[in-house]
Formats: sequence, C-alpha cells, structure tokens
Amino acid sequence: MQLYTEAPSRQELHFPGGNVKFTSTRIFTSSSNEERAQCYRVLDENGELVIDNDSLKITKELAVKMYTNMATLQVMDTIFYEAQRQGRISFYMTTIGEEAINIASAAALSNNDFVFPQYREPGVLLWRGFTLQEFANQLFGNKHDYGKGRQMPIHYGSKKHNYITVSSTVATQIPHAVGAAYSMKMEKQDSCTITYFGDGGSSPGDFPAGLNFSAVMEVPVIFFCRNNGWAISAPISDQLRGDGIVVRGKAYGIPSIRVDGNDALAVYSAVYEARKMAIEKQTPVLIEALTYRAGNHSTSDDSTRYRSDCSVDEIERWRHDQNPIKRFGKWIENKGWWSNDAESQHQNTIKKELAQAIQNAEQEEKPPVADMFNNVYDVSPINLSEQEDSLQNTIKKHAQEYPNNIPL
Ligand SMILES: Cc1ncc(C[n+]2csc(CCOP(=O)(O)OP(=O)(O)O)c2C)c(N)n1
Repeated sequence: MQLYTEAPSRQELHFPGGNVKFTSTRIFTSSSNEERAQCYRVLDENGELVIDNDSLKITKELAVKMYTNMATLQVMDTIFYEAQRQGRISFYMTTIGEEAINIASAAALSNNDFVFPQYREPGVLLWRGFTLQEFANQLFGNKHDYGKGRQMPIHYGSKKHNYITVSSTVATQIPHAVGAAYSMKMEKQDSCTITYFGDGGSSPGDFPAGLNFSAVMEVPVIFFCRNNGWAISAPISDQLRGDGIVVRGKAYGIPSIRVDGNDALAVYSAVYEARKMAIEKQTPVLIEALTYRAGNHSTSDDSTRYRSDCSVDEIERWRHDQNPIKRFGKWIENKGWWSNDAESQHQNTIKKELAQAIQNAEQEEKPPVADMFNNVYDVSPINLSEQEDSLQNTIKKHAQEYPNNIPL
C-alpha cells in the first residue's frame, strides 16, 4: 500500500478508513445551521406539481386509494378522540398533520416489508387492511384485541400485516428493525424493514446504535424520522442542535434525504426509491420528513399550555394552510380523479362504519382475566400463580364491584 500520496510534502496520508488531506489552517467545523439541508418536494401548497408531470408514475387507482386512506385516518382520529373525551376509552393519540407521512410511506412499501412503528403511524396498518373494527377492538381492549387487552390503547400490532406491536418506550423499535433487516439479508429475502420515530426518538442511544450497526452490516432498513417539531412538550430546540436529523446520516455513511412530510407525492417517491436502494444495494437509508404536530401529543395533554410562544395561530396555520390531505386532494381534483360528491360519500360511509365498529367493540366481552397471566412463561412461576389466585378470589368475593362481562 502506498503510504504517502504526495511525498515528500506529505499532504495526504492513508489512515485506517481512507486517505486524509492535511491542512495548515486551523479550522473547526461550523456549528451554524445557516445553510440548512434542502427539502424534497413534488407538490406545492396549492396542490400544483413542481416537477414534470410525465416523471410521475402514479396511477389514478393508487392516488385515490392514498387520498381515501388519508381522509379515513382523519375521521378515525376525530371520532376516537371524541370517544376518549366521552370516557369510553382511556387514551388516544392522533396523527393530525402527519396523514401523508403515514399513508404515502405505506403505499410505497410492499406488504412483505416489516414495520417497526413508534405510535403515530396507525395509517400504515390502515393501508395494509387492518379494519376499523380491528382498531376499535384494540382501543376498547375487548376479547378480539390481538393484544388481549394487556396494552394501552393505540398499541396496535398485527402478525398478518407484518406490523410489530407498538412499544411506546421511545426508540426501542430502531435496533429491532435493524436486527430484523439483518436476518432478511442473511435469508436473501426480497424485502426490507422500516422503522418510524419522531425527532425525540433520535435522542436515545438506540438511534446511534441502530444506525451504526445497519451501516456497518449493510442491512436493508429504512429509518423514517417524522420530525414534527415537538416531543411531548419539548420543542426541537431543546431536543437537538445541528440541522435536524438528515445530516446525521452522512456521519454514519447512510444515504439520506430530507422530504416535505406534508407532501404525499414527495413522501411516496422518497420511500419508493429508498426501498429500492435498500433491497438492491443492501443498504440502510435515512429519511427525515419535516412536518408539524398539529394535534396534542396525546389525550393526556393540552399542547397550547406549552406551545405558548407560537400559540394557537401557528397550530391553526399548520392544520389548514399546510394540511397534507387538502394539498393532495387539490391535486387529484384538478386531475379529475376526485369530486365533492365522492368526498361526501366517502365521509358518510366511514363515519357510519366507525360508529358501528365502536358500538360493537364496546359491547364485546373483555378478555378472560386468566389472559393477564398467560403467554409469558412456559411454566408459570409460583409467585405469578399466587397473584392469579389472589385476583380471581378478590373478583369472586367482590363480584358486585366488577362489570359482569369479565370472564374469569
Ligand atoms: C424511553 C422513553 N423515554 C421517555 C418516554 C416518554 N415519552 C413518551 S412519547 C415521548 C416523546 C417522543 O417524541 P417524538 O419521538 O418526537 O414523537 P412524537 O410524539 O412527536 O410523534 C416521550 C419523551 C418514553 N415513552 N420512553
């Protein structure tokens, strides 16, 4: 190996990892974000294309499915949020403002790709065919809930849809997605994994560990960061310094792109290309979608209390002027693929289906009490069996205190 490339002035030397040029100027890299990484966009705020129409490979069928799924997600959020406010379910989280991220990213994947969600991506599951009844069963924790009522509402999971159960311990899903993608690589599968997380999810150690491992082991995983500016009450300025998330990809040797998260076509096209790269080149890809959390963090907070300096106006602006559904809707309407009649028909159908799903889910029996203790150990340890006996006895002794639809 040639050690010095320009002997004898020694302007360049091969260190482990590659050649490095020397300089006699003492410069520290800049910490300023004056020049922020650019953001990929296809549709402007008025729903007009900013690229050549012919380069868009999207059919009417796909576009209408994307639009109707986004609209369904919005209705779902409104009605389930209300159900929580009425005390019918204990908790809920909306995806308001992030509908394009949810649906357009899902549309660009194959159903064989495994999804490792955070919690604000139920639209991916909706896209894959999880029914409104299945959503309602989980939220009400009845006997048809695949989690057997053992998880908080919105912790959806579905084996048949390759959607790993939501784990709200922030960022733990990142290394899981990397590990699963590594196994796909070893089995030479024609698929990848995708993991979603918020800007807050980029702070725990799981993020650098996952990114570095995936880069070094060259695994087909898509890291999808929903940078919505808030992590509960922590604004992005308290979360990180530097230009967001996308710039970190380069540091790990991962191809990365920043995309307008309120532009469904841009999200679709970025994820479509990322998936292709991930599988064909066996590489991780990082996508940072810029957006705004236009709802509260969850039903447990009132975000106007901590978003004081940007106030209600800013939230309203993002909800209306930057609304991803409106923007995409304008585009499909201009193409003649959607109309006001189709809109009201869709809204009515979904509202009726949801009302029915909620009614059914609410009336269903709860899972048996025994399910609280099953499926963890092959043979239940003595202390767990004792706790189960104790609970069963308490319920029998104070039967009048418990709803009569709890099967023991
Ligand atoms: C390991 C861990 N730490 C803290 C929390 C509490 N927590 C729940 S959600 C959340 C904010 C996450 O924000 P972000 O990743 O930006 O997602 P967003 O809610 O904005 O979609 C925090 C800190 C948690 N669930 N897990």
